[in-house]
Order: sequence, then C-alpha cells, then structure tokens
Amino acid sequence: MKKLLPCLLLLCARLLSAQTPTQTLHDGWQFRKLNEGEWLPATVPGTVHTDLVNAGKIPDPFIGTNEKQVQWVENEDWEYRCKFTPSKELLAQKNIRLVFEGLDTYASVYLNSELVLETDNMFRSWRRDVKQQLKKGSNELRIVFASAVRKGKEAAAKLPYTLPGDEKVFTRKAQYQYGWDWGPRLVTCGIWKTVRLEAGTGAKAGLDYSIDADGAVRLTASFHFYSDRMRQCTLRVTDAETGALYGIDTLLCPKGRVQLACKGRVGDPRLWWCRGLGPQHFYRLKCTALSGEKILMEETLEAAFRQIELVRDKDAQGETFYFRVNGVPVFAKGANYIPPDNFLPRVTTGKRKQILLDACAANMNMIRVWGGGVYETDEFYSLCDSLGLLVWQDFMYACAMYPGDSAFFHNASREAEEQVLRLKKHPCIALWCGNNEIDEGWKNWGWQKQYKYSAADSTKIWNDYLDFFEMHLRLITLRSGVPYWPSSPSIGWGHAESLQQGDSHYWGVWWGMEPFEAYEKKVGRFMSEYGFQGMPPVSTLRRFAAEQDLSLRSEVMKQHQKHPKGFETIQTHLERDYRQPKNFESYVYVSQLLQARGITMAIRAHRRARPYCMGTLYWQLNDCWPVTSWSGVDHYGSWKALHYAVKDAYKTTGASLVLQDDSVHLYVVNDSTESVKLRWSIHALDVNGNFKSAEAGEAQAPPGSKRIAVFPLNALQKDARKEELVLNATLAINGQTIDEDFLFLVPPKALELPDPKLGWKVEEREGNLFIKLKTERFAKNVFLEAQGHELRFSDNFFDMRPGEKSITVHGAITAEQLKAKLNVRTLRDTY
Ligand code: BMA
Repeated sequence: MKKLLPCLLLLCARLLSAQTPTQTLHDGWQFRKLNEGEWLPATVPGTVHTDLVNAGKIPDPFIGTNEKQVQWVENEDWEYRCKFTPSKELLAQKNIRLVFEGLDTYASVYLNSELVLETDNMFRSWRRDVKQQLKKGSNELRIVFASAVRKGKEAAAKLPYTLPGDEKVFTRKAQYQYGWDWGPRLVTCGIWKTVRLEAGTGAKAGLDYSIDADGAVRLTASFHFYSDRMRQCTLRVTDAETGALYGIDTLLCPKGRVQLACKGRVGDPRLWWCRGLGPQHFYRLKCTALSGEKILMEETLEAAFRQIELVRDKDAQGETFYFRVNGVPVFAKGANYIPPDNFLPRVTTGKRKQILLDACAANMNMIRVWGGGVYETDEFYSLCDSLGLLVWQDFMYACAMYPGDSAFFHNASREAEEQVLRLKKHPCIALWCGNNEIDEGWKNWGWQKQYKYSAADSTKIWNDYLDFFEMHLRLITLRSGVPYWPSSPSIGWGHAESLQQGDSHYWGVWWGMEPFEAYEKKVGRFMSEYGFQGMPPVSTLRRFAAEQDLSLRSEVMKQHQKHPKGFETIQTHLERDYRQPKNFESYVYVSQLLQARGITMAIRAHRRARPYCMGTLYWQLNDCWPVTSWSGVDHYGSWKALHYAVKDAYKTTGASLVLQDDSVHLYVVNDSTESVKLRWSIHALDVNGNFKSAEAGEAQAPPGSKRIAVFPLNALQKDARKEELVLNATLAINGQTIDEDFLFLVPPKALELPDPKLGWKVEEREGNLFIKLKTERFAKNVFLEAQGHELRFSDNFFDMRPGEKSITVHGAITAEQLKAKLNVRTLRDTY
C-alpha cells in the first residue's frame, strides 16, 4: 500500500491539471501597418521585422547595408489579428484568462472589439480575465502596437531636461534594440512570447528556503489555491522520488482564494554546486494540500539548495569582492552574455543551449546576463542550473539615466518583482545587479555638462537613480537569498580605487588605447568587463557580404562594425604587435589572434592575482548578429581564436609563464578545491627547434595561484637572440601533460619565424576524425579551417613546438572531404 500511494497521488495530480485546460493562440495570425494595406500572414511568437521579411516587404536587415533601409519600420504603428474558436471545455470554465508571456511593448489588446489590456513593458507578462468577452464559435483577438520610438519621444518631450539615452530610456524594452556598439538599430515590436487562454483557479505552489548553521535546509512551501468552503486542510511536502516527508501541517483553510504555508526541513541535504566545485543536485518536492483524502492541489517542484554570498570584507588593499558557494570561495571565470539575436522569438532552444555549452567548453563557471538586453527564458536558466553555470544577472538598464516619475517607478517595480520571483528558483543566480555602467556614467562621462543640467535637475536625476537602484531594487531582491549589487562597475576605470574594491570594467586598452601590457597591471578585485574586438571568420563575413565587399573599407563591412573607431582601434593595436597582414583573409585571422592575445594576457594576469582578484568576465561571449565585435563566439556559433584561447586560459589547473624583472616566473593557477602535485618543466628553444636549456621539477599547487619556479632569463636564454627565443612550460599530473604555456621576449611581429615545415594527415578511427600535425620547427598560431564546413576543433590557433599534435574534428564532414578542404596556416603565412 505504501508503494501505491505516490502513484495514486500522481494520478490525481494529472486529473487536476486536466481540469485546467489551456489553449495556445499561435495560429492564423495576420498583420499590417495600422489601418493600412493588405493583411499579411504573421508568425507568433514573432516580431514585425521578421514578419515583414517573410512577407517579402523588407530585405533581411542582417545582410549588406539593409539595416539602413528598414529604419522606417520603427516609426509606424502595427496591428495583428487572429481568429480562434475556444474549445468547449475551456468555455465551460468559471475563470478564463488571456495570458501573454510577453508583448513588445506598447500594445492595446482587443478581444471581440473590446479593449481588454494595455501594456507598456516588454519584460512583464500579462493576465486578464476574459470570461465576459469570450463567446462560442469564432472570436477575434486584435493587438495594436504603437511605435515605441514615438512613445519614447513623446515622454521625453514632457521632461524639462534631456536624459542620456534619449527616447529609449522611457520604454521598458530591450535597450540594445535601439543600436549598440555591437548591434544594429532594429526597434521592433510584436507578440514576442507565447499567448494562450488559460482556465482554472490558478492553483500553484512556491518554495523558499534557507540553510541553517548546522547545514540543514529550512523550507517554506506556499500553497495558492481556491477552496469552495472553510475546511480543515493538511499541507505536506514530500520527496517525489523517495517519499521522504520533509514537512507537514494542519490548518484551518478559509473559503475562497487561499494562500497557506507549510514549514519543512531537509536534514543533511545534497547541495547544488557550481561547475568545478561539485555536482548539481536537484530535488523534486511534492507539495500537496489535502482535505481528508481529497487532494485540493498538488504540484511537484524542482528545487536545488545552495548558499550564495558576495563577500566584501575590508582588507589592507581595499575590499574583497568574490562569491562563496556553500561556503567555498569561487574564482569566477566567464564572459558577458548579450541577447543572441535582434529578433528573439526566433532563437531556438538549440541555439541557446549551444551558447551555454560553448561557455562550459571554454571552462567558464559564470556568465553575466548584461543589462542592455533581456531577462532570459526559463529554459536558459534551467540549462545554467543543470550545467552548474553561475549567472550574474543584471536588471535591464544600461549606460543611461532613467525617469523617476511614479508611473515609470511602478512599472519598473512590477517588472523587477516578477523577474525576481521567476528566477528565485534557479540556483544558478549568483547576483542581482541593478544596472550596467550607470553609476560610472553619471560620475565620469560628462553628462551634466553635455546636457547642461541645472543643479536642481542634477540632484533630481541622481536622487531618482538612488531611490530606484540603491534602495528599491535592493528591497525587491532582499528575500531572494541572492546578493544585490547596485551598479556594475562600482567605480569607473579612470579611478585607482576601481582596482581596490568592487567590480571593475577595465576599458583602458580598448577605449583608452593603452597597450595590452596594461592588462597585466590593471588588475582589480573582480574584473566584470574588459574586452577587445576581433573579426568573425571569413565564412561568417560571406554570409552578409558579397565578394567585392570583403574589404575593411567597404560600406557593408563598416555597417557591420558598430564601434565608431572600431577598425582604427584594431589597426593601432595590430601595428604594435603584428606585421601588416598581406590580404583581407589574413587580416581577419590576425585580428582574431590579436584579440585572443590581449584577452588571454588579461585572464592570466587576473588568475595569477588570485585571491586579490577573484573573478574575470570578459566582454563578450556572443553576438546578436554577424558583426566585428568583442565576442569570442560569433552570431552563427563559430569560435574565433579568442574562444579557443579562453578554453586554454580558463583550465582548472594551468601554467602561466611571465617575464618579470629579467626573470622567468612560472605560476600555477589552481581553481580546484584540492592541492595538486605536479611535475613542471620549462624548455628554452629557438624558433628552428634548437635546444637551449631546460629545467624541471615537482611542485605542490594548492587552490589559488602560486609561483613555483623562477629563473634568471639569461640562464634559460643562453646564446639565443630574443627574436628567436621560445620559452615553453608544461605541467603534468601522473605523467599526463595537463597544460602548457609559451613566453616570447618580443611581440609576434619581431619573431623571426621560419617556415615551420608543418605536415598533416587526416585519420579516422572508430568514427572520429583526427588531424595529425607534425612540425620540424616552431609553428606560430596554427590555424585549421575547411572552407564551406562549420567545424569545431579540439584546439585551433595554437602555438606548436617541434613535434606532433593530434586534433579532434567535430562537425559534418567526411575524412575525404576534410583531406580535400583542409587548409592549415600559420602566422608566417600572413605576411
Ligand atoms: C561595455 C558594455 C557595453 C559595450 C561594451 C563595449 O561597457 O557594458 O555597453 O558594448 O562596453 O564598448
């Protein structure tokens, strides 16, 4: 009987859910410019731009310079309509709601000509009771979207001063849509998330928890349901898998909609850990409300328990800034994530998953969902949960000042409450951050002068900021169990203190044009942004540019470079470190090497500085369209040299070889929780492969960063000139090499690289493809590519000592095709 009981309950739960039918309304939609022209077929969820492209009314804005031609779309109002017949079952219900998971943004919703809803926030979901308006047979839903640009301008005109960020700050809509320094301006609108009719009383369970000092989880399960009379009611929380009882309570339940709570305890819980620290355990908790034998409601919730802290302790240098998961300090390694498309409804689960898998493949343990984009989907956070990938979550405000009127405040508060409630259940959420670069912008970007604010205006704008970001959002996040941080960064990069406390965005190299070496000195407590652009691979460029446009000077290439001085900045840094590439293809490849070189220099410096520095999230992981940008993975999922280099630089245990004061220092960075015993070696050779010197030894590397060997440079260099010297360090555990690092005394342009005499062959074993490389001399930045095939290699763009290396190939290609198409290049081939 004991065993039967859970099955019985499950059956009842099914029955219950069958009593709350839903009907999605995604079919048969049409759209047109408001009151004008023919109705055209529309896709829901979707956007007006993608509908216009599909209808052949505008060209694809991602191709060529088409972005310019589609700008008119943002100034128009658009209407959508669909006819639907509610199911009999649905119509028979007492309560029927029309539910929009998301409308972008100013929508007036009419059901059978009656206005039932008006919206003004893309980040909120909407529910309206429509029992009264629904009828038997055919119904019509019509939605009018007002131009967000016009609405924003109207709101701006009502203020006595101009807010930085122009019209976009008045609209709660993804800010990057208005154009960013990596993204096109495509201010779209539409039914961007699911829409449905839903019946029933909306019964649901929720969960709050905390972890006691003794390690036990203290639960509070909340039950929301409808009771048709006053009754005695038993609330119960059990483990859906083992049947273990975690909490039970008997209460008097009033008539009507009720909200009751039951306390519980999970002793000796299996905790959720971020990747690298431990497994990701999930509980399935069954929350049941009973009246005698009758189940009033039942829901099984997935729950994971972890404690997350942001540790800010004063110390001799300033103040720490790091995350502790279940009491264990985490060195955060990752990147900033932006929306993967300008048209979000078309982003597939597969695409989202791939980006997150790419982050994990590059050994990241944290990503930052940046504030100029969107709060991501449930599936995105669930994936992060199961991958153990921590999420630094911004609220969606970036690089601008926002209005402080009560309507805006109210709207923004509802948005924050909804998002915090939605994401509370995800153990991946490590931080709620108020905004991106607003505190920094206000204090450092000269807005007061630029917009000629009076003292009173200035005070008002800043006080509005403080009210919302320092006070209000903090309060909203308070009960989520996740720390809050008002603005990223806390101090602008021009100030020395930005490296002593808080998180820092270090933009001195890109925006300040400092050489890459600055990254080694400008190390803060937590580097939440720094970055350098690299071009996407030629295969990506060809997807939006014709042959004649494959030039840095073409209008098309400029259209897909959104930073005002982007190509100039790349060129300036390139000249410092590399010889001028001989043609466009070589330029693309070298621009990627340049990007990888800069960013990994920063990463290695940040990791060496552990525990002073406890995190590094470079700008940026991905792209929203095909563009030259700071990303390591481009819009189509191709890895630039950066992503391969990051994979190496973010290894759990890695070598870092640096030259300091005429000595060569070998550091081991170890992010595991255990001390590792390893064998290290340093080899000095010249570019032709001639041996100069070697050192080796054993070392114990505890968690953190440790210098394990130091040698005077001249002892290693012997008679080699600096233009020909290659220093190589390896780390091995139990005879297995786990990492290697290279050090050169001159920038790549000054290296006297010989023809490496690089040979390769393709091998196939047990269905896997390998490239076996063999080089007689030192080979710099070996670049593997097969034209026309999107391939992923186990390594690419790597330096290679004389010897052999085996590379695994992933992707749709046969051994024969790979043999025919494989192109192997090195830096020497670019000049
Ligand atoms: C950071 C980001 C973005 C921007 C990037 C590159 O400040 O927060 O606003 O795209 O720099 O300039």
